[in-house]
Amino acid sequence: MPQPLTLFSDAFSISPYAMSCFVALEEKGLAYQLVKVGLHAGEHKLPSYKARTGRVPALQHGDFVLAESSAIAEYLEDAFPGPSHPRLFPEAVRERAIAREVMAWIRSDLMPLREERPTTSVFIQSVSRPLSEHARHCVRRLVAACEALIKPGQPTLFAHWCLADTDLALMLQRLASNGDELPRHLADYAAAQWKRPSVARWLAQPRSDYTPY
Ligand SMILES: N[C@@H](CCC(=O)N[C@@H](CS)C(=O)NCC(=O)O)C(=O)O
Repeated sequence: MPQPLTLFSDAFSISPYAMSCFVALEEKGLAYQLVKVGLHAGEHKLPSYKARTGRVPALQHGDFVLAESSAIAEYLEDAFPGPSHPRLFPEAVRERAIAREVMAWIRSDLMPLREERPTTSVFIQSVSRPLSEHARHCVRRLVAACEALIKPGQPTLFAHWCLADTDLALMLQRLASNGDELPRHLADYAAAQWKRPSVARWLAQPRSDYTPY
């Protein structure tokens, strides 16, 4: 009897970290329950919320609870490995290392861009404020890194999709969705990622009752 899986996500589906875990579970083709946690209502601070970090996303597998999106992705890959389950990370060691590099980088850097083009501007309401010089500097670094990895016509970072594609596409969508300038082939890459069924299911999550917090 498989142990039940539950993903604790944010109530309005705007968390980039929850999105990454949602897509990971969808791509693995695993049955799971999605529980929305109302951060605006402080539900993550209740004793009933079991994540040690008190943050979303968190994954529960049986009685095992794990937070931190990258730890969750690695756990899913280890617990439900390829080739019997679709892979989240490339098989080749160096490609896997680059996928982790991309995922770690966009979680820890580019703050001015992330602040001026928040995920609400991608999922809920676009913004038109021009980017600051600090954010434009981030864009130049992001574009340079992407151009080193993604050539025109390339739909994924490597020969096969990996979870870093989803995370990187969201970073690029912070620009594309708000009408900010982006090289054509990077906009195309992000648009192609947005059409993946796993990502489309995330985009289709209800957000109409969004309350800023
Ligand atoms: N490094 C964490 C970041 C998680 C995170 O920042 N979660 C936010 C929502 S996007 C959260 O739970 N905020 C509520 C809080 O910290 O009180 C990850 O990758 O999962």
